[in-house]
Amino acid sequence: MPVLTVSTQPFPDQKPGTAGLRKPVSVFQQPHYLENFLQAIFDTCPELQGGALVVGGDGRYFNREAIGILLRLAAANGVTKTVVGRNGLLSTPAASLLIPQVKAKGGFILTASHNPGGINGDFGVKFNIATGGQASESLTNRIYERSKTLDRYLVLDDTTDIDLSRIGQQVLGPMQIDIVDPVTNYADTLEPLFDFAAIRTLLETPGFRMRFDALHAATGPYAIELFENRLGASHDSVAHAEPLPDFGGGHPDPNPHDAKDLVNLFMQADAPDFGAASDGDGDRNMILGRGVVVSPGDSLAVLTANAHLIPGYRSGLLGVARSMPTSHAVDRVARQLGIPCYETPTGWRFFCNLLEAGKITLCGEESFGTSSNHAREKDGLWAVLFWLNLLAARGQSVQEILTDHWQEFGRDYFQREDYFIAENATAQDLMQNLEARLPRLPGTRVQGIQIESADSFSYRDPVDGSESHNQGLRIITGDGGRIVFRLSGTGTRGATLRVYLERYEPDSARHATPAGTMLGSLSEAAREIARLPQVGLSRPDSVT
Ligand code: VG1
Ligand code: CO
Repeated sequence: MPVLTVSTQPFPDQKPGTAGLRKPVSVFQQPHYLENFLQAIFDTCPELQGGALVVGGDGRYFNREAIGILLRLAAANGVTKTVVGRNGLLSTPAASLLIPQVKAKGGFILTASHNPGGINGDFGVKFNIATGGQASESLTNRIYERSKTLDRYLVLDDTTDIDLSRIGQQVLGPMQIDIVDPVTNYADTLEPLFDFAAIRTLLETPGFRMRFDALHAATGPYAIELFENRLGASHDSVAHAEPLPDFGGGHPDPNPHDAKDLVNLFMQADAPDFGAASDGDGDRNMILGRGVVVSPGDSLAVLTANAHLIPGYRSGLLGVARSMPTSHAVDRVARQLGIPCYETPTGWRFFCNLLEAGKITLCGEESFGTSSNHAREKDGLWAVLFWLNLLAARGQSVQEILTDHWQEFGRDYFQREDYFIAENATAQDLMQNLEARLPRLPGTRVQGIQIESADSFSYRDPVDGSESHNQGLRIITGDGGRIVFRLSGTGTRGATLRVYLERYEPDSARHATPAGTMLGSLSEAAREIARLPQVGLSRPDSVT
């Protein structure tokens, strides 16, 4: 086999963040940059030799070129078969499901998820293991260590053009390449989990309208197949369905800040009955009803409380998990159901061990991500189907389901405020100074709010005992509230400080009050505690 060994020099900045390595496209386009990172993975995971790989991405700019490079490296590193989504497309959950289904040793998902796309946007590489789950923190660290000493990579000396648009088998040197339809297998896997007949009846009810916004990212073709082709939704139900390399210039993040148009539509009196949006790579979801956006923590809690109504979950739940900054709403439901509830650091990889060990059935994050043990990734369309099934089974609107839920469990008001900080060093200093002050905070009052305790969140994985530290600073207040501070690990320029605000309200007479009103003084307190105005941060850049 004609393999070239190319000499290279290590890049010092290939440390993956919350979900894979993300950098501006221009960084990935530097000679050897992508090759180095991929080779660090092949060197760290010798099990990939002699096995199959799954490859696909969210369709963003540089996706096709990156797949070309990846295929030649995979062949040179002894991969015998690669399964690729047609046109290089696979949503994150679809790729994750495909990996164990085709018995692959791993998969590469080429995505920077919600980060902007296009030539001036970001690109990213995520490596998932044979279970379909994200690489663990320890594997990620080993890959990073390898990237720092790498001095060569292997590439097949064969420039055969692979036609990514043609379904079927092709070859590249000794490696077989299977181009597969990215949608069918995914839709087939989801369908048996839900009552499609009941959802179809709902969607065909005269006057019922749904709108799914794919934000010109990966989920468009999946949503059309599921909602329009298989479930009979009308042909205008999926908006912005065509995946574009720059996502149409938008920011493919399904939250009230970035999907403002959709939210505005649902605040109108004649809004559709049900709405949803997904992110760049299709693993997140925002659920809307007429006049209401479902907070992600509430969504996880509602799914948990109602899982017995859904065919795939009728036999009960093993347990649930949420990331630490996610609201405590699901904890209350788990307590009532008598099932365990785990609290993990931010990032889906921390759920993977719990899912694999059979400790949890559902899990979710405050960043509009939910999923179950059917996959090892979050799954946006899964959540949308779950909600549709729920609407059908309960015969209620989104608002009615939420109101009933709050009536029973109380309402966990939640909001995330993001502050953009141009200089990384400023952000690091801010967090360090705040951490140093934490021990002095308990017992003090800020903006009239009593502080009970404060700490830095650490996690011990209950499956493999591994420990993760510095996973966010927590402040617990006397009125059933909480403030969490952490720095984003997915951005590529400057830094983003995320401030998570939460407050529990048991009294249903107050459940109609907007979150912003209920959390206003906590937001002020957060700014004062972290001394944000001193570094010019007097207002958040986005509130979701
Ligand atoms: C963000 C979210 C986190 C999510 C991660 C990856 O991370 O907060 O909950 O798991 O994105 O999701 P951070 O470090 O920026 O807060 V995705 O859909 O970008 O793969
Ligand atoms: Co995503």
